[in-house]
Amino acid sequence: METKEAVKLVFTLILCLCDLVRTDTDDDIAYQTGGDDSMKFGQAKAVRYLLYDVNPGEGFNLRRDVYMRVTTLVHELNKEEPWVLVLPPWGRLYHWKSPEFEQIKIPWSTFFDLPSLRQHVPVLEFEEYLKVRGEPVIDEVYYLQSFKGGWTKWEEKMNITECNDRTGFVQDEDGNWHHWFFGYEEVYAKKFACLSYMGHATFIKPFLLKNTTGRCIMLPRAETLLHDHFGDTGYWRARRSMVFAKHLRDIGDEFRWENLDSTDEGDETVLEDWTKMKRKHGDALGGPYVGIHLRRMDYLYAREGNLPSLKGAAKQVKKILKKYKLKKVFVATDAPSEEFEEFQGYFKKSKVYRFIPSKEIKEKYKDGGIAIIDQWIAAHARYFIGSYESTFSFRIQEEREILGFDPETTFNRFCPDDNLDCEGPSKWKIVY
Ligand SMILES: Nc1nc2c(ncn2[C@@H]2O[C@H](COP(=O)(O)OP(=O)(O)OP(=O)(O)O)[C@@H](O)[C@H]2O)c(=O)[nH]1
Ligand SMILES: [Mg+2]
Repeated sequence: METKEAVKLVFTLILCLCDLVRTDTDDDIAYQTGGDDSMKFGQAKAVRYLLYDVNPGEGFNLRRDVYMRVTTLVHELNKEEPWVLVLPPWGRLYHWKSPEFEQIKIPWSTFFDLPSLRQHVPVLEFEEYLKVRGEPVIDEVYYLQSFKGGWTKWEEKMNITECNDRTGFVQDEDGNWHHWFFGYEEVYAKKFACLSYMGHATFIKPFLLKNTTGRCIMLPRAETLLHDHFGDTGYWRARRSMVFAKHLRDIGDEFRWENLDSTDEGDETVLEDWTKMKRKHGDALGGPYVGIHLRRMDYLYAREGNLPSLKGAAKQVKKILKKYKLKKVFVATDAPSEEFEEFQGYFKKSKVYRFIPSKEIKEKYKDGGIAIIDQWIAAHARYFIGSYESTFSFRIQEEREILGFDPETTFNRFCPDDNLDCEGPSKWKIVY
């Protein structure tokens, strides 16, 4: 790409990201994010980019959690100099098995509302980064890993060391490093090292500021970074900024309206700009249905002994239907259709729904988009029941906290058939 064109692109992109203060030549841009006074820059500084990735085995919803941890870091970095978070494209997730189409290089805008993300920290899609950079290069890669031999005492420490395991990064004869890089084969890195790490996300901040100089730094295995403060206002700020893409919310809303007699006005769940939205517990009523997340598939062995049978789950739902005088059930589930039909068959007086996407919707928004639509509909129910220790259920619970539901209707889980008095999930209530 021509330098001039690249400069223009940087300019436009940064303009959407932040309140522009002043631009100098090239990509020396001074700017501020949000309204925090500590983020004003007197002097122009070149923008730096932080890219990350997560262990390939991790699911969609833990990945969303890792994003939040990384944004805490980026938020802190921006107090010193301008950093933009480059969003790792989605793809090749273990659960995304739909065979009809390939699920790689999916941009974040397929799932999330980018302007909302940007009200928390500056973010850029990976492809936008490649355009801005004009060259498919990542300057430095620090592959995060735990300290060899585990640990007996928790302390924050980090050290560049040998790599513990195979990393998937391979060096060519010119010294450049190659990797899967989300399916972008042309991308390469100039420098690679393994970094043994034990600490919170922001513990790496001084290292990035003082020990690295590259324009773009990548941190694979970013799940190694721990939450600085789980459940505090910063956590919820990041979480609130993760507004689902409007096209997915619209599909969910239409389904609610057509099948579940549920509208935002009637249910008192009207969504506002997240930076202004501040509901109290109990403000939201929710649609006249019980929403459940019935995790099956790999969970049947991964959480063996902690899940109910389909019949047992139906029994638990019926109790709630009766208590809340409701007649409809919405099921978010990864269950195959036979299992869903069996579950449905246990209900004689109530109607049981599942969102079944059209071919067009599925192709457009993929398994991740369908999962979000399911989460969105389940989140709007008058009463929710989740599956034991499922991050998919946790994300629904958080959505309900944002909407302002009474926690009694949110923090519930299915119990195994032989222990109907099982302990409920932790109540991670929203704080502003
Ligand atoms: N559409 C849809 N997909 C689901 C549902 N439950 C699980 N899935 C699929 O399975 C994946 C769940 O994986 P994760 O996001 O790791 O959540 P989890 O496996 O429940 O929880 P952890 O393993 O503890 O992280 C989702 O990304 C979906 O692809 C559901 O109710 N609806
Ligand atoms: Mg999982």
